[in-house]
Amino acid sequence: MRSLFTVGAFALTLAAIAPATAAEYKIGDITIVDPWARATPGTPRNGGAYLTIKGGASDDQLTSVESDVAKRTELHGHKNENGVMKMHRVDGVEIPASGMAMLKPGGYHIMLMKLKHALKEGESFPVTLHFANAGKVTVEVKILGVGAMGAGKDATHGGHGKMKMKMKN
Ligand SMILES: [Cu+2]
Repeated sequence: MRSLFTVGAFALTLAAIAPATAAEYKIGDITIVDPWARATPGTPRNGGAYLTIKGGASDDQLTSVESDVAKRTELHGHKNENGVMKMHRVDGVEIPASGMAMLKPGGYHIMLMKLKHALKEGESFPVTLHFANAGKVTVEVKILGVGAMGAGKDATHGGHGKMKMKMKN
């Protein structure tokens, strides 16, 4: 009995360590892992969504994104201009063969411009990703906590441009 109990306790420990948000989507030989967004407090203007893309046998490119939660959904990147990180629209994100592209706070991200409603922690929404070669796939974006930072001083981007952010609360 004792050994059974030990095994059970170990399994519970593993379950507690595993990320609660693990999700995978496939299109062709491309894999999309753990799409997530940050909850937007108060009256939201913009939001950001993030995910990891694992490349397939050949190079591909994420060329556009669509969602119903925002008036416009764009691909953005960040650039350091004299020590200030600024975001800007990009035409695509390269997905290297057998490599990885990470869309994350402070880097490439899916920009949700003019949100139609607040993003509430615990809910989710679909985003469609278009790849140059692999085609398109719709993924479910999980809404996580607001994170350590409050609403933004950057009025044009509504608190979404903060550089440091933890994936989990
Ligand atoms: Cu942006």
